[in-house]
Amino acid sequence: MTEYANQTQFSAELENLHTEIVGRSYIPGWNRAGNPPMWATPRLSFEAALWRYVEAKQLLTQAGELVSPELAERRNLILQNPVPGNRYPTLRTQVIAYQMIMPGERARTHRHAPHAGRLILDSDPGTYTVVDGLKVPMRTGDVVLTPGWTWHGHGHDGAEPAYWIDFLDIPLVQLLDPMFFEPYPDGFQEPVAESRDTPLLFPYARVSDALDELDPARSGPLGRAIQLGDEHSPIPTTGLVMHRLDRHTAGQTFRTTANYEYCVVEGAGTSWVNGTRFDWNRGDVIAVPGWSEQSHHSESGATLLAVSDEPVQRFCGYFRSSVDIERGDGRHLGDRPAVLPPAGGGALVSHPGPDSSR
Ligand code: GTQ
Repeated sequence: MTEYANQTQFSAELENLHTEIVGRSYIPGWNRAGNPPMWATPRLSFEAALWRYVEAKQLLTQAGELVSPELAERRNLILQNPVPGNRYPTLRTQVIAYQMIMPGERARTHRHAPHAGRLILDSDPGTYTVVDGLKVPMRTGDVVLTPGWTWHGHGHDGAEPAYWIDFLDIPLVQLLDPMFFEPYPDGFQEPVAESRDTPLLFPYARVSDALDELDPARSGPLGRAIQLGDEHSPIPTTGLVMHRLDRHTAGQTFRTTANYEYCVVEGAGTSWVNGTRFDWNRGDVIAVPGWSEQSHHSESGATLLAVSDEPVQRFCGYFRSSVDIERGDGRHLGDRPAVLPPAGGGALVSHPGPDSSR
């Protein structure tokens, strides 16, 4: 037999073998051209994007007349990443939404496996969340946590519509599959206690005072930074860091593997993400996918809440940061932010935990 005939015979045999392999739910690992399982550096599968609070507020105000939380679970606008083909998330592991509640309304109680929290944008006295029976009054700039599988509903006894930004790890739970959701049997869980001294709440006054006390010389690429809560966060998937860009901050360019949504608590500024410019104002949300080149600037000063999946990436040992790699100028830019401990001794009033009987 000639060499050519041999090869032809082998390739015919190999093709038959491939057919048999594929038919038995295998992929021949040596034949995956065009579909490699790994790549050299992170691919950008979501886009950097900006959502404007003034626009969302106007749309929610219009919806206020037409959509009641009695009918819908929540009156919210989900920030859907504009990348073609995306059906839901803001970034890979997180979803962000603007939510509005009208005076006199109640958004019914439910619980779900995903962890959640909210940043209050505008609320006059009278807005509150009830978490496992604890009524937590919410004020502008506050960050309120609703850990996975805690009952939570929202209410408003004030005079003006209230607005906030929700952040949830729903896309991560969808990826891993342990999704549970349950409506409260009686619609709205009546509070049995009321407190603002709870690990579920980071009052803005407390966060802002802590930022003021930090040494500006130890600023990171987004100015002074304080992490909301310690390593025992009741929403352990979600990184929450409040950043204060002092006036005339021109932040260094950096990148990390984490996915970040920056929520503008105060002030205005500009971010550059992979060469695209985003000018932002109070209440806006800037989504920055992992491994994007980013820098943040403010002439007038600003405060940003960074919501991220950094804790998940650190836990898994995947987290990388150019700030750590490139430090060496003596400014310790790679230092972790200072920690603002949870209030109320860190203990949750009641946390029934997931029902493992199902
Ligand atoms: O307020 O409980 O944007 O359960 C999405 C799911 C808000 C909430 C959202 C939720 C909530």
